[in-house]
Amino acid sequence: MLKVYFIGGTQNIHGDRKRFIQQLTIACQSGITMFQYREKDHSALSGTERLALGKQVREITRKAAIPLIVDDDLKLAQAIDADGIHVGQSDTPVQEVVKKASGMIVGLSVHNRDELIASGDLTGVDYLGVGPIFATNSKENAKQPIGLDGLFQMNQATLKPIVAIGGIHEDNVGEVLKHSVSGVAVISDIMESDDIPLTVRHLKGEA
Ligand code: TZP
Ligand code: MG
Repeated sequence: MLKVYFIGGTQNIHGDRKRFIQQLTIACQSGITMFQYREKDHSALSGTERLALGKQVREITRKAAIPLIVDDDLKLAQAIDADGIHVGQSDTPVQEVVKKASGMIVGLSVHNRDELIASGDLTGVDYLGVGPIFATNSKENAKQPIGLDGLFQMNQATLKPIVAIGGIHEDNVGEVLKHSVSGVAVISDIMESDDIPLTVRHLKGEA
């Protein structure tokens, strides 16, 4: 499920909902293995608009049998019957999420070893999002890239499945896939692609 993990919200496509839906629909038919609806940062939708788009996202992902994760909004995740919830370090504490989100996939973002340790008991956490590996423009206030060395260190520090994230594109994914990761998570590489099937093959290390 983590192999090619596409993430996005309307803020990643200049607020263009129609294009967002188009890119998501194509991605779902092109071999992505999971999608995270992440409506975040300055131009993010909220309230009924967010719920309406979330329902549309659920419909598209369900038709294609792609697991759907919601970023940091358990209410929305439950309202649209998502398969899981993802939280970061400054979101709801992950232990609370694990308790409330019974039966759901739970993901947690961690930047480095210190954050991993500070995250406490990770029972019930299904995977870790580790990064940013490289510099990224897709997230406001992104932390310093940890590089491939940082990814290596995180691999040593945990037995949880790792999905690498941040600045991963066709030209550097090969280096990332040499590490023992369960997959890669991307926003811009797929959102901005005009040949999503080819992009996905690259991200799987097949092209
Ligand atoms: N968390 C760490 S980096 C990042 C998130 C959500 C953004 C990844 O976007 P891109 O375009 O694949 O660098
Ligand atoms: Mg988050």
